[in-house]
Amino acid sequence: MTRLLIMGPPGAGKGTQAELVAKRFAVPAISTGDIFRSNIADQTELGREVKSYLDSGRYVPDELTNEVVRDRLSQADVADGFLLDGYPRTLSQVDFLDKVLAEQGHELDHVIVLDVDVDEVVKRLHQRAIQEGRSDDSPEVIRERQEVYLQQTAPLIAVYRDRGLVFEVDGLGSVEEVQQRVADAIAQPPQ
Ligand code: B4P
Repeated sequence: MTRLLIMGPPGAGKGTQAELVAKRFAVPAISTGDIFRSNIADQTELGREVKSYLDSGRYVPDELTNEVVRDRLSQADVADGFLLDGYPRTLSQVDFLDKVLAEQGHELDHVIVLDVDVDEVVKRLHQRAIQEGRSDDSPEVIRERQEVYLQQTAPLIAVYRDRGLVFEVDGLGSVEEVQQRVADAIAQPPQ
């Protein structure tokens, strides 16, 4: 069974690695960021509610995000495992995820933390801004997202470390090199 989280600062490469892990371990990758972006593109009610948060780099309120995740984790394809990318991002989301998994009789087995310094992530996000034009990749919003990450999400690593679930992976190097390190971490048993 594989129930994984992938964490790291904005632009660390979570989405990039999550897709590769999903293929390699045959589990669905669930990205809250992708779910929000596709709802914005489809102009759904959820999309209208979350757009201003994504555009400004702030977090979507926990109540909305948690319900999205609860709904996704109740679907049949995640019964044998999943990889959550970009969730949880706040302590209240950690508690909520614990509750949902406990209801299902499941536990997490690995939390992969991608370690990349601020200069590198800013460089990557500027590059992505040129290539993809995402609304949250402007210089001001990149700064805001890094700040929000440091204040609200970085402290979660200690919570999972205390549970013996954290595997820190050097996120520098080619996508393939990082992927091999992530796969090696997943192959190790939780401490
Ligand atoms: P996300 O979609 O999670 O955005 P991200 O942190 O920028 O993405 P990621 O780290 O996955 O970077 P990527 O692989 O693309 O969230 C966006 C927004 O949604 C948030 O700001 C928030 O508003 C909202 N949100 C999402 N989840 C939420 C939650 N739980 N609670 C509240 N709000 C939430 O990689 C970045 C770039 O680097 C890419 O261009 C890629 O090509 C490049 N790259 C990747 N690996 C590389 C490598 N090894 N070398 C060089 N470049 C690399």
